Amino acid sequence: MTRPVRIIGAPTDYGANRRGVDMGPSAIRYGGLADELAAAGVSVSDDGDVAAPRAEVRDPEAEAPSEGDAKFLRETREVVTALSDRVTDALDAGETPLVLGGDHSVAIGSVTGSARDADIGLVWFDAHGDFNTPSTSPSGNVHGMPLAALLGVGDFADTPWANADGLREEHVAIVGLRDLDPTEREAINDSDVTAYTMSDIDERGIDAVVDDALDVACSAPDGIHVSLDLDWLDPREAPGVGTPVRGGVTYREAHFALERVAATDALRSMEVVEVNPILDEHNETAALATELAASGLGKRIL
Ligand code: 6HN
Ligand code: MN
Ligand code: MN
Ligand code: MN
Repeated sequence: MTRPVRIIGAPTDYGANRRGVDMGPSAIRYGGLADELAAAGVSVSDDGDVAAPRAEVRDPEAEAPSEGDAKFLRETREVVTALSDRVTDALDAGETPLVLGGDHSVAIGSVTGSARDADIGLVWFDAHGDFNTPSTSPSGNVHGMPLAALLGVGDFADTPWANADGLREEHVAIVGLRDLDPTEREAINDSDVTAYTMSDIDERGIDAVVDDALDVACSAPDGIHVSLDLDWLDPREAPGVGTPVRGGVTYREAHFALERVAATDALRSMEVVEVNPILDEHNETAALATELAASGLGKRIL
């Protein structure tokens, strides 16, 4: 990995019901991001954070969604629109954008920005499918919807700011599923997205599953985006997340997966999301996010 990395913070919690994930970018920087990336041998610049007004000063219902409920949809649109431009700017400058969340709704900005004028693949490391829409979501939290939004599923078909131009279901792989709402399960099964559960990892091993997922994403011609939700890991390894689910991947499996990402040489853009410093223990989840980002960007021990 020789391209310089540009860090972009997206300090939002609009998409999540647990306050605190908006402090993620600062905790991740504090957790040693610059040193870890230096160890990966990449040059790094920090583009600061996109503006995200505090949720308390906004009205969650301000923009009535087309159907059903989605909280803070207007705020989400503002942030992801600004973020997508920052991501595109970094790519235009020949750099690799590394987005720090924030809740997972920020992926709408990262991926639309990365998939502008490019056909990209996507690997979504997550306990969850994030495949709800405003009319199917049980919570109304947009962090449970970004993948459906990016693919224009259901109510999102007519939401241009959330649809990623250069992203096709055939080039999307989800890895590590263990908590789906019934409507998400149906929507994923009806889609052309490739989805691997924790049972697939139990049965086949992390290496076979991750390599298959990377094959799916790398079949797109212009590189891949990696979206890493820290709740992909087991909560024993990553306690500082808002929606923990038992039975996730281990510390070593996570590093292995990100090392395989680096080995493809196809990484175009990346994000680490859902770190919640209020729920964390001694910033360990934030530090883990920095380590995994470094592995994805080519850090090697020998
Ligand atoms: N995440 N499926 C649940 C919901 O509220 O829609 C949980 C979403 C978790 C979101 O992984 O970022
Ligand atoms: Mn997620
Ligand atoms: Mn998740
Ligand atoms: Mn689309």
